[in-house]
Amino acid sequence: MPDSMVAARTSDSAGPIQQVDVAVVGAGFAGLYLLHRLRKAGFSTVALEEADDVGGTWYWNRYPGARCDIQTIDYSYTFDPELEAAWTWSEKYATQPEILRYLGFVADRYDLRRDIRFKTRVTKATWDDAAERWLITTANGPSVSCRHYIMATGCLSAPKPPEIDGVKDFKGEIYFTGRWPHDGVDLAGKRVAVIGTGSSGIQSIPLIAEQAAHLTVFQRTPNFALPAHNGPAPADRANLLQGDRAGYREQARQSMTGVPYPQQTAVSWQLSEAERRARFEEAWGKGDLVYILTQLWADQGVDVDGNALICDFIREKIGEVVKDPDTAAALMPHDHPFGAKRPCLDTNYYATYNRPNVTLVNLRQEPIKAITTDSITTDKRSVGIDVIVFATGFDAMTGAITAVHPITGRGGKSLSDVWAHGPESYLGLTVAGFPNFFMITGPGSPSVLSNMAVSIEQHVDWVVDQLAALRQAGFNTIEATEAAQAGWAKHMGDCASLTLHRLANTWYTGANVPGKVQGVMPYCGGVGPYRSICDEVVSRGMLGFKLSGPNVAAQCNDGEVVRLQPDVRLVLGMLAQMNLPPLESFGAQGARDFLAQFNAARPAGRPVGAVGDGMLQGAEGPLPYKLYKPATAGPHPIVVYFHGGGWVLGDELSDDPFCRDMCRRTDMIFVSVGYRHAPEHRFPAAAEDGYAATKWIAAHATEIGGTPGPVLVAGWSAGGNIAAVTCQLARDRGGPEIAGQLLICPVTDCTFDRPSYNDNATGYFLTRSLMFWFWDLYCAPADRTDPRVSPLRGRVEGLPPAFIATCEFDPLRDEGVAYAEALAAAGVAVEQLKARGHFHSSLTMVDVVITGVSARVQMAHALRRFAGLPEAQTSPGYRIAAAAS
Ligand code: NA7
Repeated sequence: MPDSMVAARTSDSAGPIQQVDVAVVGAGFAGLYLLHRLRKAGFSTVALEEADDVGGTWYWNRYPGARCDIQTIDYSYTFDPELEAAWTWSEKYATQPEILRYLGFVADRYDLRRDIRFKTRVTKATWDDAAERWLITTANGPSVSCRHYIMATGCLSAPKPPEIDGVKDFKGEIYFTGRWPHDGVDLAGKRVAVIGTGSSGIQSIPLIAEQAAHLTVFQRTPNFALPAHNGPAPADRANLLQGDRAGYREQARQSMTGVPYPQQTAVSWQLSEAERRARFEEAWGKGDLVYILTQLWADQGVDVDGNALICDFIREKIGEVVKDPDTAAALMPHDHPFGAKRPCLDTNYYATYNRPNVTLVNLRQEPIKAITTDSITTDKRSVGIDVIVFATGFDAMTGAITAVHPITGRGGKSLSDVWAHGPESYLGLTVAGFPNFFMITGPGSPSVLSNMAVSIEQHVDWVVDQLAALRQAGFNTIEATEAAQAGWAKHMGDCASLTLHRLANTWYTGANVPGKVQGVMPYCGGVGPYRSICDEVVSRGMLGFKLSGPNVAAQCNDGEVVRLQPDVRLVLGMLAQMNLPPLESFGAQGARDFLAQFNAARPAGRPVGAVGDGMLQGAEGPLPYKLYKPATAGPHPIVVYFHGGGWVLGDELSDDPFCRDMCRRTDMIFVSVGYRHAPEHRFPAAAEDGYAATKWIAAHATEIGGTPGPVLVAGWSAGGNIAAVTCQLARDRGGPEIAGQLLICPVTDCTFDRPSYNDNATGYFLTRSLMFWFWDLYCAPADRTDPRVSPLRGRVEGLPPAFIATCEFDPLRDEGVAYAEALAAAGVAVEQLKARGHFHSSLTMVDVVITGVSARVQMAHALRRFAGLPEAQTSPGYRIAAAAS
């Protein structure tokens, strides 16, 4: 280290202090790129690295068979086209030695080693409020004083202790895959035990089996693994990259996983069994985790039933390879959805169990009781062992930060204490109370759910760009606000509820470490959306950050960056990109045609028992209806349903996926009514049709397969208006008897001055001006206070019990809430659901707005309760909704 860098001493410090602008911990993928970028941006910098060379994860994990499991052409730096041209990977999935060589090559090419202090363990990092700097203490060499402190310690760098009694008594050799000796290990002729069947175990087991006299694998949880089919980089991917390198890389940056695959749109129930099998076989043949995790069907990662289809296929494959049926059965995962836990890529993993020198011990049936001097004992046997290989994983994500060294922020608060209830962060990048502190791919960022190379570059670029901008503006400190951090936690939870990760015991959730607080740690909203959020933080004036500097006014633009549900954000983003003219500018017929086109592009509704058509008697003539029957034996209670569309648009089929979904969830018949529309039929045509249709359906209940007696009514938007009005008319006109009403984002009143009409006037698809247009087409101003269109102005006593759902970002929100409050005040039993982060269409956009599921579960419960049916709910999709809610 140049003497000039040891610039100062402080009075309370025992030795010299190295002064830099930015200190980095770690010289792996992230640390190296940080050094490069920081240096180019003109910051003085140092990286502190415990190892004696660069490489990070790839320095430590040298176990036999260690390879990356993202295709190497994707798992590379992309910041410099010349670097890309200068390096060619030899295989589809590079081995650990090759990746390590690559990182060494990068370090040399950009002359990074001169700013790295190797063999330097950081022992402590403390924020000095007065100096507005971090003081970093190291086990050897001078301490470091820096303005900014960046942890580039990876996600899987703190190995987890084995937590098995007697390890200390064992007299043979012990190795951890995450700390494999550099000179290799000679296993020839030895009796080897491998404990753990995650990626490290699954990659190493086939090679260990080739060397050992005997290998015993101790498996607690079987994992899904698929063949890597390693070899040269597949021509199709390589050609794509060569054909348009910049485009390929950009697509990766905008993708969900950091690998340029498109979003899959076909849902599993749209495909035949043969089509699903063909897709699976193709994916199996590719040997590509990201492909099989994302490209089979759209519901594979969000719905247990869509996911179970893949689990069945993979178990079938395991059964085909492994000859001994008991061993095959023990290797088949049944306790978690595919992808909920990190699946593995293997080379001959399952076939290894056909070798005579390999034994699988199923710890679920015979847990390890103890490790003795020379054996491992389970409930059923004692196995003589010379070598134990622990492939037992890591204290993932948080361990890679808190277990590295104590970090003390503002007011003497330690990061471990702040994270005692789970990692809190803003954007996964920084933590409130820890000024000028950043994490690269920390908990709360896409990190391990993404191609790390892409995520690392995005994080590093964002951090260095912001540090440069702060310096330019004269700010010394940057710190996340509590409000921004709390908002991020909410958004993280919303994203996680979309996935199946919480249904698995996995290191993604901390479940692998006894006593660790559990919760999904990586950001599940996708790489592209995450990037756009980080960019939005900047474009909105460093939203959620406090900035201060000696000669500039402090700045704090506080707030939550994402308040929408993640899938709603995507839908609205797509609509905004389409830059459509206002719907009302199409005219009534044009708007109807547009809606039909729009609906044709959505996922098909799920199968129900039967779907039928018919005609019923409306107020002034016959009306069409669509009937959705459950698959179970009838008769079933009937729900009369009124579609949305502002009394102008839609028909009995336009809410088809919603009717199917609710039919399945409630196990009740849904009859969707094709009531008359404005402007051809103005007020009170729709209202009177709604009432007449309900009357007709109640009178013909048995005929259409329903339970005779009271019916229920439900509707969305203008349909919710018709349902509410129908209940008032039925009360006043002597029936039919209505057992309950479900009103989803209903129109209830003709005034436009409630706050939600202004707060959500534009930007959420249903606009204030579209509502004006609907009202104008349907109802003359003089009629608008009539309770048949403004039920809030009617008498609300004596109405059937109600479930009223409103959405936060809907112009109609407040009038729905007002109706619920009016009903409650009048003694009507009312349940309210205020759907946070949702827009007007959220709850009916089935299989598009997945976060609407828990609302539909609650709505279905309410309908069943109104109908006097038991709570028990067995319909498909329910389990995940329940898990997600
Ligand atoms: P993982 O994926 O966490 O796997 C660890 C394995 O060790 C897993 O099968 C564990 O079973 C098992 N394990 C952990 N503790 C024990 C004890 N006490 N007894 C028996 N078995 C145990 O770590 P890896 O190193 O394989 O992979 C980490 C990531 O690196 C990987 O996902 C890739 O992203 C790269 P469990 O499932 O907890 O029952």
